[in-house]
Amino acid sequence: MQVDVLTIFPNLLVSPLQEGIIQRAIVSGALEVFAHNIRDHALGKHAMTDDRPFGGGEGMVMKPEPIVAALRQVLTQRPGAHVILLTPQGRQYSQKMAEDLAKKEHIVLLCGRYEGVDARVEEHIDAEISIGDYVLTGGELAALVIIDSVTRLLPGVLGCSDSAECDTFSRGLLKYPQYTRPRQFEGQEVPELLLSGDHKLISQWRFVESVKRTKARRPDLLQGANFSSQERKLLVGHGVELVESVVAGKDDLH
Ligand code: 6GU
Repeated sequence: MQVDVLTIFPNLLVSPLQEGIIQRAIVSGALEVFAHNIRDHALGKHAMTDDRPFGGGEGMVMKPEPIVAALRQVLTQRPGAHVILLTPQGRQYSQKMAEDLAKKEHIVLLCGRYEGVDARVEEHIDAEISIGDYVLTGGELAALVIIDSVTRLLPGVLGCSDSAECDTFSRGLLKYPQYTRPRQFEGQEVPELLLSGDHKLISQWRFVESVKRTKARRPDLLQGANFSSQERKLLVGHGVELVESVVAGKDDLH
């Protein structure tokens, strides 16, 4: 996948892409990231990329000409690329959106500064995304969040091919508790069952723990959950109660 990032602070992207799984994905060729400095497309002696808002008010607004010029240049190399503006006014990012983006060949991430981008840029944009209900100084960290979440979904990037699939959120549940060595740490034991080697029992335990955790911490996520009758039996057997609208799975409808 090729990701072009348009920003006035390209250096912000450097070190997060040089570590861990993202770096490995770049080395393996699964991911390519190109940072483009919007200022390189700005005109005049001062190469201004922002200006005061018409109508008055606080802050500065990003000028349309350098952004559209930068976008046009990128799009000549990547015709048909999906262009995303990162802005707190955008649609809230989710794992589902990461999964959809991971299927695309090229994406372009345009980083807005928080005061805003001239509205006439909108016709060059396919989607506007926000990463949550808080305000960042600019879209660069949001672009990195998108790159990170999408990269781990690209084929061959994670060692274990199904570890992305059984992830937190992939089926709307939080992850079960995990343990590694030592077996005893400051008086706390690893649950016996995890040492049993019984993979069926272990995966059932993990499922039940996932549901318990989700119920306690993020009950909102259970609204969309869909459990099989076998899973429901397992939950009932472990004393996990769910409200009827949640318990009713697809196979109850006919
Ligand atoms: Cl994409 N940009 C800014 N500036 N703030 C944000 C955001 C994006 N998402 C959440 N807050």
